[in-house]
Amino acid sequence: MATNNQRKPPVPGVPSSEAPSYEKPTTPAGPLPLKDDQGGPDTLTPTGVNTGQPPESVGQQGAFLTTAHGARLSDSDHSLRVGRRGPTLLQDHHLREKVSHFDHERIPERVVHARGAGAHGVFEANGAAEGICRAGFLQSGVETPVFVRFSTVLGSRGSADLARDTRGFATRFYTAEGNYDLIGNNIPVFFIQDGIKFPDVIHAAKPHPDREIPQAQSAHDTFWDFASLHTEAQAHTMWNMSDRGLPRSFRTMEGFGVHTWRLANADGETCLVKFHWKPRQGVHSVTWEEAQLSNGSDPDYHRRDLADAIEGGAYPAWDLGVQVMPDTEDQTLEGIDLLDPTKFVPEELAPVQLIGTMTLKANPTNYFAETEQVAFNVSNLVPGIDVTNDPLLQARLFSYLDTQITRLGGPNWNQLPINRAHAPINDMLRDGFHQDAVHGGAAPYRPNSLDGGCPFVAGHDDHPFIDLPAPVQAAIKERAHPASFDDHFSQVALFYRSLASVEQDHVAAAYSFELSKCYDQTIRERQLQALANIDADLCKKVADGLGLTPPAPTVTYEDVGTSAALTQVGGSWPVAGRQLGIVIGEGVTEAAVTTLQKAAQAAGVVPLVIGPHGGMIGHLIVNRTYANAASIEFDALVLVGELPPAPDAMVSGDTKAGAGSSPIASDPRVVKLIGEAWRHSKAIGAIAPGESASLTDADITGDDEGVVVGTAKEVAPRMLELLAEHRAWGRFATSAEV
Ligand code: HDE
Repeated sequence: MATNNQRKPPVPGVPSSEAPSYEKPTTPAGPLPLKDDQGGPDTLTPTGVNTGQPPESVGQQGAFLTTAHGARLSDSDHSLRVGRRGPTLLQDHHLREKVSHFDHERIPERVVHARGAGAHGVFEANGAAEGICRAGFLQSGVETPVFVRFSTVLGSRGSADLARDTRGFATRFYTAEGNYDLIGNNIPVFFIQDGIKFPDVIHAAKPHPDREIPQAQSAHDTFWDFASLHTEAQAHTMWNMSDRGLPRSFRTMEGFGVHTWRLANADGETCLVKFHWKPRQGVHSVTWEEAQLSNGSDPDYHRRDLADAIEGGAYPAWDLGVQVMPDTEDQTLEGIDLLDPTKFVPEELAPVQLIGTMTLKANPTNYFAETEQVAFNVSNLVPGIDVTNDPLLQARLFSYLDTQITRLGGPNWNQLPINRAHAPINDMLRDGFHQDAVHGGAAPYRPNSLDGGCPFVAGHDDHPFIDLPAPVQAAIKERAHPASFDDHFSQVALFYRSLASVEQDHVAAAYSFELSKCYDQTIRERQLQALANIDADLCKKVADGLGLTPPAPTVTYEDVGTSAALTQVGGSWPVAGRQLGIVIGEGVTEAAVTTLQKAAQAAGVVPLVIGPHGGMIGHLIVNRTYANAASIEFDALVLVGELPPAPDAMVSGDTKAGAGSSPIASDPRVVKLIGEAWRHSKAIGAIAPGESASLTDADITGDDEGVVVGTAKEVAPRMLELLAEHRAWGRFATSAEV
């Protein structure tokens, strides 16, 4: 019995590849095939041989329930007991196996970046890097499988996606020369200049140790205590307080390698580079209010968005680019110390040259096996790519390998399917917990003659990894940093002054919010001093918000200007994968809705119908109801006809909770939805013969910016244009205009 097949037209997110039957299945059958959007790691042996088997071959097999050793079971619901009312027997091996395995299902979450989402894809090099890097995967036309994991930093595995935070952007390239991991962030600078301070910054940012609150937030005393005492963190915190701390989607984030890396070409010539991922979807963020709403109504906002976009065929793509700098002895560019990870190189000084494109095309088959067990490692380097002496990077070279030993339960984490290299492995590493390989041979040592001398070290023509020779100045062994690391403010000012005024307002509001959540006035005052050293106007706005007097700056430095690449405002971007909410009432004109749905689908936009109740209205499937729709889900809204209160509306109470004038003719929850879309400067359309009653109820007119009223045929193309601009930017009132 299926009265409402929610699978047609398809909306991404259905849980399995076939719709379930109403009756409990009784005929034995094997596992269902994977959904079309799913993929898994290639089926390789632990030592890198591709078995050519489909991803299903490593999942559960057979139609019958079995024990872990393969014996078929006839009952898994009753433990073995002495009589129906008696005690359970210790001999119940199935009970013990089932419960004991369950007891050990969890592994330690990542100490940072615990919450994440992953996807499979492919990277195709365009050849532009051939002259500077000999890595095989960067040669023209080479296609390399990739797995990407995006993450927040501070929250636990179950925390909400839209925390104000840095996002991890870790990419594994399964190259023919071994795995190359580019483990970056969506922010190009970091909190600390030396890896020895990483435990300090993370302890300060994580929840307070006594009550373990607040979760996944920087708005608390210990974080601002650290940031204000340790002013090299000001650069990163400024980016966090900007809209970059609240991405609209993983798909609309830039990625940065942060450190400077050294590349070598086939002739051994070297250069220094900074890596950039440029999203083809544009760089977009949500507002602080949207973030807060989303954390309540859809804490999986980013995770869902990524998976749905891939399932819907809106494959996210990024161009990989490099800023190329000469490998000079002083390793600086225009006064910027390239070994200082709290500094970035403005694109005006070194343009980003695109060297290839990554497209994410498949969702993981199993979150735990892939997204949780993937173990990135900064020391996964391939021939042609080497590290620099950045002291933050140097510490990372130790940490990533080390952390996997605890997290993944032993030294053989490289053999987990998602971590297996796509290159033959002969590492002579032996034994250890969870050894998946079955090594032959008698001589796991070098040199040997018993195994015919195997394995051999590679000669120059065999493409070995070479630690690039780099001069090291004669120096004193000491715990100290160079004087060039002392400037903590000039680039922070550059970033702030490069933002549009609406973005600057968001920064000021974010600092005011975060500092107002601190209990200690001293900490607020200390951070205000840091802001005074960055920008007097910003400092005053935040001081006003806190009811404090802005201090005078204590440092002076040269004005470093602005960089146009840093603002997100302006431009027009692809809309595929965005969501359009179509709000309908009981007597809706179906043709208008169909026109909107078709126009949206043709552009790759997901149309979601929001109705007064679930199920069907006429021939239309209702995807959301007035009761469960959240404004955060929709990038734009279209109101079709009259939207009177549904029977479950609590008109008197909800109207007061919502926006707009009173009394209203429309359902108050719809008015609230429109009001939120308005405040978040999203495009709003209305299909109405004249004035739209719902717009009027929300105090909006058809002449307002980003609002379109007309027939479905008129409204649909305009909505797509407005969606491409991401926001009706002019609707945000800015303090610059006041
Ligand atoms: Fe990480 N970092 N990190 N980090 N990091 C980890 O490794 C660490 C740093 C980044 O999706 C951990 O496997 C130290 C900078 C990402 O699985 C751990 C230092 C950047 C991810 C670790 C840094 C990053 C991690 C935790 C200072 C941006 C998530 C679990 C020296 C360039 C990867 C794990 C994923 C994860 C240590 C600094 C990015 C503990 C000691 C700078 C995206 O090893």
